[in-house]
Amino acid sequence: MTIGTAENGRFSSTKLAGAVRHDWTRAEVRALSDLPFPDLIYQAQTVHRAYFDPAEIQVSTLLSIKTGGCPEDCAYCPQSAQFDTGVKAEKLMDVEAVLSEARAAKDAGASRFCMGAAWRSPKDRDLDKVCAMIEGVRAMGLETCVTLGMLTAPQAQRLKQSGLDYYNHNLDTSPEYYGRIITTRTYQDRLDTLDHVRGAGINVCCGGIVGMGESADDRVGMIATLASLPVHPESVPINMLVQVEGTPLSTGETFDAIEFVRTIAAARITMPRSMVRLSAGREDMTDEMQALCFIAGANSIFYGPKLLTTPNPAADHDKHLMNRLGLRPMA
Ligand code: SAM
Ligand code: DTB
Ligand code: SF4
Repeated sequence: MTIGTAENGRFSSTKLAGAVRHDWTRAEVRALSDLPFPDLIYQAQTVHRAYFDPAEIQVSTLLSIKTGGCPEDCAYCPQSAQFDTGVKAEKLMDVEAVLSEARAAKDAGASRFCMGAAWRSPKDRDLDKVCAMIEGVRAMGLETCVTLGMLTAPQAQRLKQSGLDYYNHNLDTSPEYYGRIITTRTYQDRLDTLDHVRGAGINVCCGGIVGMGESADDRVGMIATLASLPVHPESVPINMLVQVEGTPLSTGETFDAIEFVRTIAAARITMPRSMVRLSAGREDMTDEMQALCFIAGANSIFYGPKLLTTPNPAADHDKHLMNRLGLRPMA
């Protein structure tokens, strides 16, 4: 059988688990996502175990280095200047202040430090400071990731020269639903930035958000788009929408936990070598839901009490959860 199809709803363990494919059709991803839950989880676990130690979780810590006042209109985002969310615009942090946060993250056990800026795209003079942050964080022995908005090819090359390991830039949703969420830049703009990042030899961190009122087909469209990239993103963050008051998406229904887990499993099966990050939204998830996400193949989290502007579970809560589940940080 072809790996990843829904043949009899079963996965044949006699065949190679999760061969890396880049030609996933939406019909195939839909068939996977719709499998009876035990069959879906069995496939996801089988693929996960072929590539990873299922007891290891990659731990990243996130810091907002430039908060609020963003000109873009991403309907989910508390940092857009177009919505009244109470997030006040700040300027780019000083390098030393960022490095002291990075040191604390390392001491707490993070292996990657991710720095986010509420920009449409960085100005070349901002990049000088960001490059100094990257160099300093790397010198501590942490992996580095930044998310700064759209990049030109020369900007991506500059970041690479400073030693950047990962660039985060999400597709966020399906190409069809995208226009309902963001009007100030296109899906193609995002794909172009991803090309520039990949072209510069930087690892790609790219995923999206679930629970924005999209259809099951939109979730399938997002996963199929990611899984059809010529090289899969090394890191795939799956965010559950954090509903922030003042944003246009603040009043939607709470998203179904099982559908969320199905999305994680589809990402795991279609992108077997990638880290799948259980990203924003953990603060609103039960421990049991998170456990299901790990069983479905999520193997990365953000650790520390804050994401960019919204809360994340407290470190001691996460430590306790990892202990209860017998999970340990990836070296
Ligand atoms: N401004 C840059 C950009 O948009 O690429 C970088 C920062 S932006 C906040 C990074 C990502 O965070 C977004 O692409 C989105 O996927 C995620 N995000 C933002 N607000 C969120 C929310 N309320 N819930 C879940 N994810 C969110
Ligand atoms: C990603 O996919 N999720 C992170 C990170 N990449 C930069 C951001 C989540 C932000 C959640 C809303 C906030 O805290 O402002
Ligand atoms: Fe700006 Fe990024 Fe938020 Fe969009 S997601 S409004 S680009 S900070």
